Amino acid sequence: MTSAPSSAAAGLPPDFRFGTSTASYQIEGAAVEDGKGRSIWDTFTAQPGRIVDGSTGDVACDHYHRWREDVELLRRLGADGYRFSIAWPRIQPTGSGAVNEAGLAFYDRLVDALLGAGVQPMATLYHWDLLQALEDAGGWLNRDTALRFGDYAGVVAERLGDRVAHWCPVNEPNVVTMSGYALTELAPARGLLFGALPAAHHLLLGHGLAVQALRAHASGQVGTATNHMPVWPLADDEADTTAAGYLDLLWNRLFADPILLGRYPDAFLDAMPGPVADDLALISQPLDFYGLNYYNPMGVRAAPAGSPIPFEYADLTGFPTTGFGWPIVPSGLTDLLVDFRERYPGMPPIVITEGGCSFNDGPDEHGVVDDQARIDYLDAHVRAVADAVARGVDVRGYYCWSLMDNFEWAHGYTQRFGLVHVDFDTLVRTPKRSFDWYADLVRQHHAVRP
Ligand code: GCO
Repeated sequence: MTSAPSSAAAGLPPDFRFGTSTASYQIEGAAVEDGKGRSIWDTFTAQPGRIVDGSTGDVACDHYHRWREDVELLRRLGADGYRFSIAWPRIQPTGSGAVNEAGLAFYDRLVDALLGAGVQPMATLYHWDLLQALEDAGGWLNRDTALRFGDYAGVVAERLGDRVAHWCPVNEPNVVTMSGYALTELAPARGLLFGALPAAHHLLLGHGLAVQALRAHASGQVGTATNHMPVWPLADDEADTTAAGYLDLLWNRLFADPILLGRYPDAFLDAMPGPVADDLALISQPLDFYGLNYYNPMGVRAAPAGSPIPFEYADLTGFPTTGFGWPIVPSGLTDLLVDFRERYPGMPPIVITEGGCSFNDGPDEHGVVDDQARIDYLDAHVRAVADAVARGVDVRGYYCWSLMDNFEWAHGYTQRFGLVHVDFDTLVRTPKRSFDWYADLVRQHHAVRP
C-alpha cells in the first residue's frame, strides 16, 4: 500500500475537497448511440491528419456503457467530488428544441450512482463537444449559439439541479477561442486569429446565460473552469516582456476580468460584438467558486516583425517535464493563486477544477502501474495549493485530471493523464500507484476533519 506523505495536504482547510475530472467526448464513446447528435469532435476526428495517432472518441473508455464500474472506482478512491461533463449532443441532438430523454436519463443515472457512492457530482455543461449543426450556423462566432446554450442549461438544470452539487458552465473558453477559433489545433479549427474574438465574447455570454438558468432551476454551487497559466517571457528583455504582457491579457485577463470585474481589458473592448455592457452584467453575475485549471506556466517570446500576432509560444527550459514535455513548476500554481487573489480582491473561493500530468507508464509483469512521477507531481502541486492557502488565498478543492486515461484531443491516446490505466484494446481499467496514493491522501485529509 502506498502511503501518502502526511505533509501533502497539511495546512489545507478541513473542508477542502479532493476530486477528479473527466469530459464526455474524452471518455464516453457511444458516439452515435441513443439519439446523440453529431458534434464538432465527431467531425474533426474523422478528418485525416487532425489527430496524431489517427484515433477518434468513437469508443474512448466506453464509459457510456461502463459507468457503473467507473463509479465504483470513484467509491474506492474515496474522492469528495467527481467532475464530469454533459454532452450537449446527447441532450439536444440538433442543438435546440426537442430533448433526447435517453441522453438525460444517462446523466440522471450517473448522478444518482455518484451520490450513492458518496461522491459529490460536479457537472460541466460544455467541454468542447458543440453540435455540428450549431457550428454550421457559425458556432461560437454566432450569438445565437450562446442563447441556445442558455436554453440547454435550463433543460439540464431542471432535470439534475436538485442533486448536482457544483456546476461549471463552460470548460476553458480561452482554449476553445485560441485553439479552436484563432488557430487550428482543436475543433472546429477555424484559424481566424483575431477574428476569433467574438467567439470569446459569446462563450462568456453563454456562461452568463447558463449561470442565470442554473440560479433559476438548480440548487448547487455555480462556478467556472477556465485554464489559467502564468505567462513568462523567455528572455528578460523588453520585447519578450511586452509579448508576455500581451499574451497574459489574451489568455488570462480577457476571460477572468469580465467574470470577476464585469469589464474587458481596454485593449479588447472594441473587438466585442453586440450589447456588450448588458452582456457583461450577465457574464459577471456572482459565483460560488472560481474554477481554475492549472498545469504549468507558459513561455513566450516576441514574434518576428511582420507576424500577424505579436507573440510566439516558447518552451520554458530548466525545469523537469512531464511525458507530454510540459514543464513541472508547482510554484507557478502558488504564484497564480496569490496573483488572482491580489488582482481580484472580492473574488469567490477558488477550486482547482483540473490539475495533473501525462506519463505513459503501463502495467508491469505483475500488473502494477508504478507511476511515481505522477505521485511526485500531485504531491508537489497539492503542497503548492497549501502554500497559497498559507498566504491567505481561499482555495477549496483540487480535482485531479484525470480519473482515467482518455482521449487527449489532437494527441489521441498517446498521452495518459489518468489515476487509472486504461488498456484501449480491452478497455480494462487498472488503478495505478497514484490512485492508491491519492486515496491515502484523501483518507488522511478526512481524518483531520472535525
Ligand atoms: C484541458 C482540458 C482537458 C485536457 C487536459 C489535458 O484543460 O485542456 O480541459 O480536456 O484533456 O487538460 O490536456
